[in-house]
Formats: sequence, structure tokens, C-alpha cells
Amino acid sequence: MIRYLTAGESHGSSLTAILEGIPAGLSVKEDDINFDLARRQIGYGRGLRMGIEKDIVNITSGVRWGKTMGSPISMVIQNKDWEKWQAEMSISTQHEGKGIRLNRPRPGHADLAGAIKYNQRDIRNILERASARETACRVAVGAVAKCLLKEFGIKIISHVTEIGGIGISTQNLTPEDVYGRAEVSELRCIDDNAEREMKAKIDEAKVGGDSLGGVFEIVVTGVPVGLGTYAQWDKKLDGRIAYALMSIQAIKGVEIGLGFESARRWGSQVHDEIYYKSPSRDDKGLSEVPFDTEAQGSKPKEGFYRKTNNAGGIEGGISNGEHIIARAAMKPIPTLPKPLKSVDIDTKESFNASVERSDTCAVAAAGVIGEAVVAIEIANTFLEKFGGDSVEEIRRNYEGYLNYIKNY
Ligand code: EPS
Repeated sequence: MIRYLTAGESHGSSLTAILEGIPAGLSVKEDDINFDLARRQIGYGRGLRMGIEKDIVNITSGVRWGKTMGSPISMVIQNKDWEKWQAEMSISTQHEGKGIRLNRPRPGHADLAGAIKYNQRDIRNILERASARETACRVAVGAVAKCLLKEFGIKIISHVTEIGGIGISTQNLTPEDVYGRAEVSELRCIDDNAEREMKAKIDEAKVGGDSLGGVFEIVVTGVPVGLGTYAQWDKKLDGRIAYALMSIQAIKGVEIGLGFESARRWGSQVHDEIYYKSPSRDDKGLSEVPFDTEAQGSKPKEGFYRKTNNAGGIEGGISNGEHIIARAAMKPIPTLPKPLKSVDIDTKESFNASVERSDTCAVAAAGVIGEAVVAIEIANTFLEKFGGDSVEEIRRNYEGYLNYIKNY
């Protein structure tokens, strides 16, 4: 079972993650993690802060000579912006009172509810930890989970399907196509026309002192049938993915497969019919199958398969062997230059909240964070089923299971 904790404030000295439960013998390089950290930092519409930071991980335990030892892995990411915040974010009483006390909560942030809950009169004590800066840690942990999944042919990709009401119209692409296009797009968007419109809308938001949200999609390929279970509520794979995605800052909705659309249709238009093909050598593998929900005419696969994937690869809380598809909706970033009404926590007087520096749109970055948190859930359910203390032990368990499935 993988467990992890993150610590650190947005303008504190550094962020820290401790990850437990990764088996011994897994190849993990700082470069693997830095690759995803860099992907999280880019995206059209990101603010000035990303020009200051260059997120690089320092693994401080759990890895020796490039391989995990089975002990907890700790990782540290420095905040470059801390240079300017040393007194304001100091842990020492000698700096007490430095900086401006924040008493004006921003609508849409954790500011007011957090200040009341923790009995704080300086809202900085709330916003520093509530900030999405924390997600750099989750991406680092997710990158290690991805290293494990890669050993077993499981891949995770993300792309942006909607920003500010502008959606993509590309269909029937394979996961490889989607990955290729998303990685070279500034918005991680696979539809060039939609991307152009999205960028124009982000520019409009920036000029108007506003912000924009959107939707990203996660696709997981190579997942075997049988991860998660229907047997207990908190072990359902879809429930765990939804929880993980919903826990990302600013996420307001999660869908699996056809999601909310499935509530509007006849049952016969929703459920994926089951087919069977005898195992053969010329099978091209999962990655060539288009992942669109409702995709028709996908290449037959080995054993049991579906021609559509409205279930998003999960039935009864268990992976069914199809690609896992999840989407998350992100609200517009609440820190806006455009004034919104709020109330001063000291005087109780109304004022117009207005804040200068922030991102205009961070949906592309949120997709990379989504990949990370889904990777952790898939890795966790994978270890529950095939768990062992070393990669070799897990491989033996996994191969035995695959042989069993072939003869089922
Ligand atoms: C954030 C506000 C901005 C974002 C930040 C999240 O930071 P700042 O207040 O320093 O300008 O850039 O995101 C990150 C630092 C990051 O690494 O993603 C917020 O209030 O949540």
C-alpha cells in the first residue's frame, strides 16, 4: 500500500514529500521526476510565478544507486521565490510582524473559511498551504508511481478538452496520437482550432483582469482487468480516482467514462457490449485502440473486450481491461485582478477584493497533476492485487495472473 504526505508553504523555503510503500528494486531517477515537474509548470495562461520557479527534485532518502530500497522515499523541491519571503515566512519569532497582515479574504479561496476554522487573524497562515503550489509534491510522488506502472506496461496521459466553454472536436485518436499532440501544445490541447480559440479567450480574460477554468481528461492504457473491488465502498477504483482528482485545488467535478451524459440516455445506449476473441499472435495491443467513449470499430483485442468504452474502463468499481478514462472540471482561479465583493475580517466592512499576481488559466497544469494522482491510485490498487516487497516479486505475481487470465 502506497502512502504519502506532503508538507510546505507556497512561499516557504521548500516543499517536502514522503512516500512509503514503493517496492525495492525499482529504477527511479531524479530526471524522471523533473520531467513531470517541468510539464506541470508550463501552459498558456500561467502567471509570473512560474517564471521565477524552476522545480527540481532532490531525493533525500529511499533510493540508492538509482534503485529504490523499499524504505520511505523523501523528496524536496526548493521554492526560489522564498529568497524574497525569508522574513515574512520565517519560522523564528525574531521576524514576527514582518510583512503586511492579510485581513481581506478572496472569494473562492480557502481564506475566510480557513481563517475562521484555524482562528487566524492573518490570512497568509491559510493561503500559504491552501495554494496549488503544493501540487508540485503530488506530481513528484506521481512520477515515482508512474515509474512502477511503466514496469508493467501501464501508461497515463492527459489533455485539455475544454477551456472557458470552448471544447475540442477531435475524435477517434489513439492514445499515442493524443500524447504526441498534447505534449507539443501550449495548452496540452489536441485540436489546433480549439486551441487557437482557447488562447484568444485566455488573452481576453487577462486583459479583463479575469480568469478561466476548463476540463482535462486522463487516459490510462495497459490496465489489467481486476484492479479495485466492488466488495467495499472505499476500495472501488472509480471512487478512489474521483477522490484523488477532486482533491486537486480548484477541481469542482469529476466524471468517469460517459459520466453525466450516461444519466440522459437509455440503458441500451450506455452499456458496453461484451465480445470475445481467441488469443492470437498478431494482436497489436491496447495502445492502438481509440479511447473515445463510444468509439466504434476499435480493433478487436485478445480475450474479452468491448467495442465501446462508455464505462471508462471501470465496472462495479473494478477495472475491466479497457482504457480508464476520467475527466475533471476546474473552476476559474479565484485570485483575480478584477474586483469582487468581500468583507474585511477586522472592520467587517465591505470592500472590493483585488489581487495582482496569479495565473489566468492553469487547466493544462492541472491535467499533469491529474495524471500524478491517478497514477498513485492505479499503483495502489495494482500493489493491493499483485503486491510484493520487490519489483521481481510483483512481476512473478503479475505474470501468474496474466497466465491465469489467458486460460479463463
Ligand atoms: C497560487 C497562486 C500563484 C500561483 C501558484 C498558486 O502563486 P503566487 O501567489 O506566488 O503568484 O502561481 O501556483 C504555483 C506557485 C505553482 O507552483 O503551481 C494559489 O494561490 O493557489
